[in-house]
Amino acid sequence: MAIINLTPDSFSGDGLAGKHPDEVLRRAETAVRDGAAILDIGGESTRPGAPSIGEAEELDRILPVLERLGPLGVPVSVDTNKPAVMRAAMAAGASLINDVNALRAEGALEAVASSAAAVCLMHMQGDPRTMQQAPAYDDVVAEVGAFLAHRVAVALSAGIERQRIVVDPGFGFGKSVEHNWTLMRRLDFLGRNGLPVLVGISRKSMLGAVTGRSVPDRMAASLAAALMAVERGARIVRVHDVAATRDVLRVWEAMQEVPPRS
Ligand code: HH2
Repeated sequence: MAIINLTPDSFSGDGLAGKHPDEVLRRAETAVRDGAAILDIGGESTRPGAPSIGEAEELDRILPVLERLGPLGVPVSVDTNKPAVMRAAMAAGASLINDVNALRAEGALEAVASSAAAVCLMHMQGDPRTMQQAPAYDDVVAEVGAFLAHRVAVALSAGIERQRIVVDPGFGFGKSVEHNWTLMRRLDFLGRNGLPVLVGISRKSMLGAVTGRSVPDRMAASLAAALMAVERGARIVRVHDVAATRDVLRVWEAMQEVPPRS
């Protein structure tokens, strides 16, 4: 899953806010050529401390791009927690809603339930403005697992079928560095409910903490983390560096007992 941020303030500094939609389209084309199977576009940063923006501004950022991505032939995901943005994005062709808030906003469950789109339910403690101030858990693996199981049950009872649901432990969302690494080590636990697990670790601070490297210099660490996550059962990795991640995963695939047909 390639990250296409249409923001001015994403933590990785790769935001494309203000760029002409054709330039964003070229970035998306490159990601697909490099091996991305899903494009994830987002109009609002969720980095720690990020301010929330309004629906109209978010839609102004994503719709002109979304409308151009259809011909690329890969599923397009929209990273949003706002029901009105979800509805407009799905009407414009998005087939996956990536909600860091796990459909907890009023009307979000209904927006997805009334569509055919898939959804990623992510764990977050608190909200982006305050989540990194004092994250606390008795048992981070059990609590994240229980939260996701609960949100899956809520989604199912709202009419969202199981085969449309993906879960994500939410690396960096209301978690200390140690919480993040504990979750990574036990990622297989989250996959035990049989739902696909998505992980977003690319360039994040948990990698800076162990390598001492700043955001632009975390590619090698990101690749190692993507590989470890897939080894522990992750099915979708959300990344900035598509071509390099694809190579790493090709090598991993070749190492499996029954390599996939190329
Ligand atoms: N991380 C970010 C944004 N969306 N979605 C999912 N499902 N999982 C994640 O880990 C995740 C996510 C944060 O990364 P990024 O989009 O690169 O930065 P920003 O939120 O600052 O735009």
